[in-house]
Amino acid sequence: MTKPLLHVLSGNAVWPPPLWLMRQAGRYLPEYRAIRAQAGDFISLCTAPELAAEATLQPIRRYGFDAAILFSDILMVPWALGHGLRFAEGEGPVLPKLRTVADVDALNIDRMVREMAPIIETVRRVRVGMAREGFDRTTLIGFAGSPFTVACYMIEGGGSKDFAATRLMAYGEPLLFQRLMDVLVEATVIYVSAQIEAGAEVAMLFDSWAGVLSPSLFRAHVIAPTRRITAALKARFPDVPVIGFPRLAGPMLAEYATATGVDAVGMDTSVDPVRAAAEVPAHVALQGNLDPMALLAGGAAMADEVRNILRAVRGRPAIFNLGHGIVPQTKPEQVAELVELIRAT
Ligand code: 1CP
Repeated sequence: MTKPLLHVLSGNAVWPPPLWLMRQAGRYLPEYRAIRAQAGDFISLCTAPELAAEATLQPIRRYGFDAAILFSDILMVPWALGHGLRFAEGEGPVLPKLRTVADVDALNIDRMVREMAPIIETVRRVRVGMAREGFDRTTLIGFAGSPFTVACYMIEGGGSKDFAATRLMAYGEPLLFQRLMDVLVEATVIYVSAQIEAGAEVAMLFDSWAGVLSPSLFRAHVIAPTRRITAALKARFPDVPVIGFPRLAGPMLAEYATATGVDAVGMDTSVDPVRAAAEVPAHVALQGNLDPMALLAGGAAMADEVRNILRAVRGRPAIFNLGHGIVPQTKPEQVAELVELIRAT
């Protein structure tokens, strides 16, 4: 049996579409909150293979999703490169602000390879756990942040509304910015390759802040590095599909889908799936894009949105997902309701 998600990613339409949810492991699940408390802080959880593997498997046990996604974070790459990272309780990530060539040259890929070892061990344990628990139809997704989005957090020192310092550096100090992007492209290829060698069956690249860029910078710092990473991964692992998620790319989505070589594109909440189905080449699968707030609202409002998405993607390779991560206020029963709705289609 070909797993449904892999069947879609090799260009086939499957009905109902395979289903998983961004941030399907996380604080909305009481069993996640329990192991999060056991680990102490978030980075300790990401670097404890036994607990991180457990967090990865928890939502599969509950909902039988078609994909498990490695429990880790996009910011573990700057952390492993030695840039520094902490999660301030209730505030989100805090990193040093990268500003100089010396800051870029201090990033250490050998160090990353050492530090990422527990995350790679998590991948191995997830595959063992999936076999042990009989999750035969579930596909394991490995992931990384895309270089641009990771650079955003490194330059701003955390989250931001508009990533102004990052955009200013891209325009004002293009050589410095490109030097950082080159390190992140190399690091991403090494990191994702290690995940694939350990058992990840699909690679996903999260470019959560792609939408803050002008079209020319989007081509230079979203499309070009994604194409480099995808080409490098395909040269080594021709059968491993790549999903790209250029969040808020707007009118650049179709160009991204065409030019990067990805096998699927994630549609964020703002994308009209009818338009994406018309504009994205038919061999590229569409993934998405229920608003996490529609899931939280539930009932008829959610059902209407689900119906619209399903109608738009019917007949082409598609994966049902949210348009962004599930919010912690979501009740586990609401996720069960969504799963029922899709599976009953
Ligand atoms: O308190 C906690 O328990 C930590 C909350 C949490 C979780 C559960 C964070 C902090 N990261 C994660 C896991 C995570 N992050 C996964 C794993 C598996 C899954 O999806 O189930 C993945 C794929 C990510 C990816 C991630 N991290 C992205 C890209 C996707 C997106 O949401 O846009 C981004 C931007 C991050 C950064 C991040 N990690 C965590 C926080 C609070 C943030 C900052 C978000 C922001 O800037 O507002």
